[in-house]
Amino acid sequence: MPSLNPQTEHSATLDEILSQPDVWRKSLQELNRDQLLERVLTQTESRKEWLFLGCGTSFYLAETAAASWTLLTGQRARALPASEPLLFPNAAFLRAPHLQAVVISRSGRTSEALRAANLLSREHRIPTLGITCASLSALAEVCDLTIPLPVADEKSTVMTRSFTSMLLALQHLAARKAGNQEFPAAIEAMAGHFASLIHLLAERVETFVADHTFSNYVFLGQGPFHGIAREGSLKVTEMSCSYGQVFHTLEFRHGPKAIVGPETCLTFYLSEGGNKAECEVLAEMKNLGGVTIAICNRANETIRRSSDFVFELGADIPELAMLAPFIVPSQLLGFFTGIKKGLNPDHPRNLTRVVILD
Ligand code: F1P
Repeated sequence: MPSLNPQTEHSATLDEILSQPDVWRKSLQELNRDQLLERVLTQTESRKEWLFLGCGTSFYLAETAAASWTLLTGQRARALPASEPLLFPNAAFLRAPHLQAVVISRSGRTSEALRAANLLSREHRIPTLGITCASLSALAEVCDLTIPLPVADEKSTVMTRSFTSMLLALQHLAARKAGNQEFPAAIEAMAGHFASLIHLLAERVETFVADHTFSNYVFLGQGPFHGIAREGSLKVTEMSCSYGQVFHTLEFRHGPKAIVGPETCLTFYLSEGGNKAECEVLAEMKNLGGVTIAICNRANETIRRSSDFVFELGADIPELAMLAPFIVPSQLLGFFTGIKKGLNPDHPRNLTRVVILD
């Protein structure tokens, strides 16, 4: 990708961000190739409530996957950081009947994820499904079944394509469980469409970052888009050491909007179901002087009038198939902001690729 900054030419993180449409297609091909999903669907057929667990990015993936699961299957689903059942098992309500756990970990080695999988499986006799980007992992040894997605693994510390690929895999599983034939085809179509957009998107985000300086970042999303907002904030913090906050979009009016000014960058992940109400907040924040990024499927007049940057996916796909591409502008915002600040997103400050506890 032609870049304003030669340093980005050899960045593993940027390569991995830009590889997403192709890796999405390869991941889904791997899922469909062997009978693993059929085995998962058969073994979990009787499960009525789903608990998704992870740490960091994998927790925000758990939140997004849980919302997708309920919307696609109609079953109750919730998400917790892997640490929560370890510290507050009673608050995690592990006695829920017919509970199925899904433990998410790119590395398959994160201590809290492994400890949570062990606790649920061995002490509470809760069936566990793992999903990881590691070919062989400690997670696979602990869980009853594991979905490996090695094609989506990364060299980088920061999770980007592993987040979106594991999300699409879990959405694919939910759609299969619901007998939804359209969703898998929609994901394939979305990946092909997004492949034609991602390089221009990266150039536009790089220019936007070059033209603006912010002191704080806000990420706003409702429903299944809230987990994407949480992940967007983490990407900007991890790659650029910037301060990000996350709210449900309409919640932002109830006090936090006090911070809005010309150095505030507000990213709106605009749903289709809540679009009118969310766009009203967008217009209000623009009027308060904030700098606004609108991520949407199709931009209306309010969005164009109230946004300093618009990413329009423009695809005829179900709303849930928009979640994976919607995170990419924020991955790029974090990356190029980090480069502008003289940081190296391939080696983010204070972070390790896996958190291993003693
Ligand atoms: C989880 C995680 C990442 C974070 C960093 C440290 O890893 O917290 O979300 O970006 O890489 O590890 P995993 O359990 O998904 O391997």
